[in-house]
Amino acid sequence: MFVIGERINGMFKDIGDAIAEKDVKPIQSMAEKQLAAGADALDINVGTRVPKAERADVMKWLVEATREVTDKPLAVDNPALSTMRVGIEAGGGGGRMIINSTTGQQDKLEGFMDLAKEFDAGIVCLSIDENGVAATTEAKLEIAMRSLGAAIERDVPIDSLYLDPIILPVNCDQKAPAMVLDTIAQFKMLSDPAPHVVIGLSNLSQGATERGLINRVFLVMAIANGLDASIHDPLDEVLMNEMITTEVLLDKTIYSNSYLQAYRQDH
Ligand code: THG
Repeated sequence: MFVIGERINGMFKDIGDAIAEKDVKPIQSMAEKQLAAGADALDINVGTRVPKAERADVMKWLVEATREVTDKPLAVDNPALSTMRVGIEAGGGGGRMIINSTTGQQDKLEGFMDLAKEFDAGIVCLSIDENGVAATTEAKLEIAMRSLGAAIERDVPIDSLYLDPIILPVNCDQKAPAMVLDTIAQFKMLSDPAPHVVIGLSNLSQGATERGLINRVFLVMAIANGLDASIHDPLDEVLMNEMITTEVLLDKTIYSNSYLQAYRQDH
């Protein structure tokens, strides 16, 4: 599993305050904590408190602050192409950046895929188009195929693609999680080699009481259905242990009596 730490997001009060005060310390220590907990990459999101006109500048600052403490991939989390370019540039080249994300409208795909090609970046492709979040597996597959086509046209490698079926809060639509599990399995069959499949796990439990429990149970099922990347909180140690154990039980990583320790030594 490729874990993208979700915590550098202005939506969280501690990070939102640090952004408002231009204080790099809480940002950098959150980066270090997530990496120590096993994150493979870090999501970078300025949040909604920053006025639109300032988001590109703040993204640049946030990416630079994080890049000072790690060489790991950074996922620039923003819907605007102009802010995305600034963020990807700020993280430096060398294939260490991820575009999070593009939607499936043809004009969006063109702009964001060109950027992925230019910077040899990974790119997250959401199951969203001009009609909003695709509501069925069929509609999600249709957008995913469009995204795959745009990548192939530009020679963006399949290994750089992360298809995101979009998981929404279970308290909004209780049928959606099972449908997303089915979608994950189908995304993995779209091409050979298969694209990566990612979700923003914490969306699922927004507004619910048993947040951690809901996230943990779903992650196990999603991995069993083929999920191979997740944006979540690596500081949830139980979640991470369940993820690592799922991979052992599915024979994706080797078993030893100290497999939890072994995973942490490798990360
Ligand atoms: N797909 C992709 N990227 C994404 C998402 C996705 N990026 C953003 C989001 N979804 C994933 N990250 C988060 C981060 C935080 C929360 C949910 C998803 C969250 N925050 C608390 C809340 O809303 O209750 C608020 C913060 C707090 O506790 O103070 O749940 O789906 N590609």
